[in-house]
Amino acid sequence: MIKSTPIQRAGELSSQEFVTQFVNTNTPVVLTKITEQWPAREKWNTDYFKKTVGETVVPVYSSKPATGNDKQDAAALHLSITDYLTRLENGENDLRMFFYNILSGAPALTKDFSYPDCGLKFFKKLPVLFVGGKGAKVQMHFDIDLANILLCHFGGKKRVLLFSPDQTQYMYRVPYSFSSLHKIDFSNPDTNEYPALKKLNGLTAELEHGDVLYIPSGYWHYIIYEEIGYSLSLRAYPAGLKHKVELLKNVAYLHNVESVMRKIVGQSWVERNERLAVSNTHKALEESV
Ligand SMILES: O=C(O)CCC(=O)C(=O)O
Repeated sequence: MIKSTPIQRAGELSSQEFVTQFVNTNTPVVLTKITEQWPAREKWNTDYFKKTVGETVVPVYSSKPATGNDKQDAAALHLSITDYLTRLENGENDLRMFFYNILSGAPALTKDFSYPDCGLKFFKKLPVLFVGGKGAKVQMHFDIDLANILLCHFGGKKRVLLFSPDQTQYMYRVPYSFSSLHKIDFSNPDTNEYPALKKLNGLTAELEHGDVLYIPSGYWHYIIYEEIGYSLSLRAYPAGLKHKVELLKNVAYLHNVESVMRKIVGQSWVERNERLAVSNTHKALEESV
């Protein structure tokens, strides 16, 4: 088992309290009050999405890792939102809507929320929606843009496991990617095969309808949907040169090298990086004792 403790929950907080207690200390928290007045809290369910934006065609993603020369972030299918949600209602448990920009793609939904005045400077061009069905899993990863995130959740419960960025050396990170080794099942990890996982200290949350999870910049996250759920992610970028340099490295260097090498070298590049994920992590483990 991986060690973990529950993330604290907070009700009414001033923006100053939120910034001092959570943003400045990079501490995740579940905020229970933010969405209280949002129309989304009342409206966001499958019927409402079908009625308001059902005809919009969206990319949906499978959890199967890309192999060979396939693009890592290619959509599995394009479906109308109505067809997609009907599949979820019929038990589809893999396909997810991922990082879908509702401002450009489904603007009718933007009147259902407002940016909270909580001390974060939101990037308002990127309100993104994530949707999954009962049993859907989001692979352990951190976000390439290193945003501070408010993950505003509606619908059925979902479980989240987080790890702080200072534990990256034990995460079996695949080089040139922002993910852990795909083979590791973080719901039931094999700590004999992957002993560095025993070094980790995680944080868990069970998000219910209306909860908002604050995920600080660079935190690793793994998610399981227990029922059909919809999460709106509002993103704020940390100020300062360090963030800009890291962001540039992730987007302009790591992501591009990965895309080009997959195209040129294919599966042996993928397998090389998977081997390195294990050997790099086990080296860090040896050095830690
Ligand atoms: O909730 C989800 O489905 C995924 C959220 C996520 O990965 C993110 O906000 O980066």
